[in-house]
Amino acid sequence: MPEFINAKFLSSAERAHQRTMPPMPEIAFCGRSNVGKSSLINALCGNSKLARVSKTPGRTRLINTFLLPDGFYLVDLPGYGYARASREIQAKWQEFLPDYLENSKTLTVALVLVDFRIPPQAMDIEICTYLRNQGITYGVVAAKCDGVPRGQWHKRIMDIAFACKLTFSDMVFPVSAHKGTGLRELANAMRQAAREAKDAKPKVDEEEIDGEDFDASDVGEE
Ligand SMILES: Nc1nc2c(ncn2[C@@H]2O[C@H](COP(=O)(O)OP(=O)(O)O)[C@@H](O)[C@H]2O)c(=O)[nH]1
Ligand SMILES: [Mg+2]
Repeated sequence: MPEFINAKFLSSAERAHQRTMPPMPEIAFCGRSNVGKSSLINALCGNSKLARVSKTPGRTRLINTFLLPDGFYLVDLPGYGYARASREIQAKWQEFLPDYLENSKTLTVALVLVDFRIPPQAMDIEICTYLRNQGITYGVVAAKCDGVPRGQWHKRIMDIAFACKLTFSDMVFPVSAHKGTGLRELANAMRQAAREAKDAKPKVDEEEIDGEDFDASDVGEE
């Protein structure tokens, strides 16, 4: 059974402000081109045709948004810095991210995919540092874990956690889109984050009632 069923493609946009959609929690996947973002979305949703898996790296330049009946969005962001990408492309991505963060008010968590088979790359570390400085909740997903022998997992997870500036409460999620490893744990964490984001949203009605009933002059008079 896939983790998320009946996911629907919603839109492709070049820039976040072009999207119009009802506000719901949004979980975005970012990471280098070819790291496995689209494959992971497809594996989580049990639909190999949902997000395009590219044979040619660095092709997706669009923000692809998918709607889950669970009540939140998954977003496949353009990949950054493929090994041979020019400085120009990397610079473009560095402009793209602040724009996306600014214009997607419902972003709940940014999931940074890193390739578990190699050490964290400079751009991975930069993105994590940037997200942390912006106060964006982010998680690190270690993709393609089928390519790493179990005996090496612990050390690699520790290296990633350190490089990506994760703190005690944060986790690294090793996953394999091909083998299905780790998808359950990641999906549960995503559901939890979406639920918390929904609960945290103030309900207008309650605020109004509170405002009527509460009289500051009552405080401390008895
Ligand atoms: N070994 C392995 N390869 C994967 C896995 N997920 C994706 N890939 C491969 O990595 C390549 C890029 O995948 P894609 O999902 O298009 O990456 P994206 O550019 O980040 O969206 C494809 O050739 C995939 O078959 C995985 O879990 N294990
Ligand atoms: Mg892709």
